[in-house]
Amino acid sequence: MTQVDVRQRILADNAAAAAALRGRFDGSRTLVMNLISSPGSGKTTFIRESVRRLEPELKTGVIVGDLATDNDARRLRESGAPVVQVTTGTVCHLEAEMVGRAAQQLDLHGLSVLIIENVGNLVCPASYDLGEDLRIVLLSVTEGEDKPLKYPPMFQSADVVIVSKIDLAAACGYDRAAALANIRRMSPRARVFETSAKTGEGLDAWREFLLVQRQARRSLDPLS
Ligand SMILES: Nc1nc2c(ncn2[C@@H]2O[C@H](COP(=O)(O)OP(=O)(O)OP(=O)(O)O)[C@@H](O)[C@H]2O)c(=O)[nH]1
Ligand SMILES: [Mg+2]
Repeated sequence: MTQVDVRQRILADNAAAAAALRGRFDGSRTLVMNLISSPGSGKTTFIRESVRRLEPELKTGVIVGDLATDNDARRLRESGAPVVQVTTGTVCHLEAEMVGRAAQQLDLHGLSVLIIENVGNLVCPASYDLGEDLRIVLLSVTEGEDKPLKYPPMFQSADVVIVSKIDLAAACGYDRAAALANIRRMSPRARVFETSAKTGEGLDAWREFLLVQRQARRSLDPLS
C-alpha cells in the first residue's frame, strides 16, 4: 500500500464510523457541534461560557480532545456539564471512533447539545467528520486576518465562524474589515459571530442561534 492508499483507507474508515455516530446522535436528537481552531484561540473558554448560557434550558455535554493532559476537562467541569476528556497521544485531531468511545460515557438521551472541542489545529481536523450537525471554526483576533486564506479546507467546511477575543481587537491592531472579507471569501455559507468570552459580547446572539438550531433538530423528528 502506498501512503496515499493508507490515507484513503483511514478516511474511509472514519467516514463509516462517522455515519454510525450520526445515527446515534439522530437517535438521541442531540445537536452536535465540532469546534475547531488553532491552539489557544479560546475554544475551552468559549465552550464554558456557552454552557453557562445554555443551561438549564438546554442540557449540554462536552467531549474535549488534546494530545495530553486533562486540563481542559477540569476547566469545563466547573460549568457543571458532564465532560469526557480524550487524550490522543501523538494524533493531531479527533477521529469518529474516538468520539464514539467517549460518547459511551455520556447519557446522550439526556443531552440536548453536545459540544466536541477538537485538538487545537487548523489543518488535520478538517478531514475528519465526527458525525456533527455543525462545524464551528474559531478565529481569534490575535491570530492575523489572513488565516482563512492560509487554511482553506478548514474554513471552506465551516458552518459557523466564531471570531473570538474581540475585547483584544484594538490592542493587537485587528483589521476587522479585512478579516470579515477573508472569512466571507473562504466560508461563504457560514454564519459569523463576533464574540468575547471575557466580556460576553456577542454571546447572546450565539445563544439565540443555538436555540433555533436545536429547535430545527427536534422538529425533524415527528416523535419530538
Ligand atoms: N482577552 C480574552 N482572552 C481570552 C478569551 N477567550 C480565551 N482567552 C484566553 O486565551 C487563552 C487560551 O484560551 P483557551 O480557552 O484555553 O483556548 P483553547 O483554544 O481551548 O486552547 P487549546 O485547547 O490549548 O487549543 C487563555 O489564557 C484564555 O483566558 C477572550 O474572549 N478574551
Ligand atoms: Mg482548549
